[in-house]
Amino acid sequence: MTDWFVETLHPEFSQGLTMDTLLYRDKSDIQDLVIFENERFGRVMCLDGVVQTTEGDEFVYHEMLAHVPILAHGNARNVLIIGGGDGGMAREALKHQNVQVTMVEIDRAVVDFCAEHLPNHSAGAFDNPRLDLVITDGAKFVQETDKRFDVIIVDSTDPIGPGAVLFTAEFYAGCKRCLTDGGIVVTQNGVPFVQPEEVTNSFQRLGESFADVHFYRAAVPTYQGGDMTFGWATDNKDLRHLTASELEARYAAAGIETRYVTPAFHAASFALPKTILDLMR
Ligand code: AG3
Repeated sequence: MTDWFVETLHPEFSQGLTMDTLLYRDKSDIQDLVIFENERFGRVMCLDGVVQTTEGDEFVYHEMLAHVPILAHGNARNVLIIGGGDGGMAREALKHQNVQVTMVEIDRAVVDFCAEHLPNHSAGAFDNPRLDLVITDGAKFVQETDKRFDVIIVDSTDPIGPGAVLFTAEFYAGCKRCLTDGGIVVTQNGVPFVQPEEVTNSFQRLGESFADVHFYRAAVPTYQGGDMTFGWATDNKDLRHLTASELEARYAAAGIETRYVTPAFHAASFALPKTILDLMR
């Protein structure tokens, strides 16, 4: 008998993954964390019934949220990651040799657990001297830190439970507070075909702090329902209009290896279908 993990993110729509081998389960009052092996996607990590990341497709998500803002910025030195306990985002950001990364994760257990059970995600990032790992509440951190960042990457869960605060106008104002002039904030913004209100909410709430709010997109197979959107907020309107040839020069100069994003895809990812544009209101 094959056991199936059936996602419970949406009441009316779901995806299932076979749990070929169950590697770990921690079902406490606070959370239900499970990690299993699936033939197609490799190791799959789920939190409270929602797929968070898989070995098979994590690179799409992590590359899009790390390289697009860092290379669009052009001179990023200090990058802040909010969340990202699995270390995949730190791994990608640290590919930029001039960048120092501060990663603020609320739960040390998630970091330890992922370092052990999802080692390919962090791939050594937690030992990199350019990473400063801070265990605290990200919403509090952005209100209090003295540091300033050129790029802030919000690598969050969906806006349910503890992650919900990372989708508020107050949190975005905190990000603005610790961002350098012309800096960029990017966010995990859900799959708009099945989570349409997330685009509208983020558009309004980011708009309270930033002059230019937009989205870019990519399809991440295990975040089901079509293209995922990433939130984009900055005061510099030019940064999402860089040409593919300008980006080509930047990608080449950065000397990074990617599996998903290319300069042309980076530029094109800001072109949105009408369904998403209509939600930006
Ligand atoms: N953050 C989890 C995003 C989950 C989105 N799921 C969805 N909307 N179907 C990813 C953590 C990886 N570092």
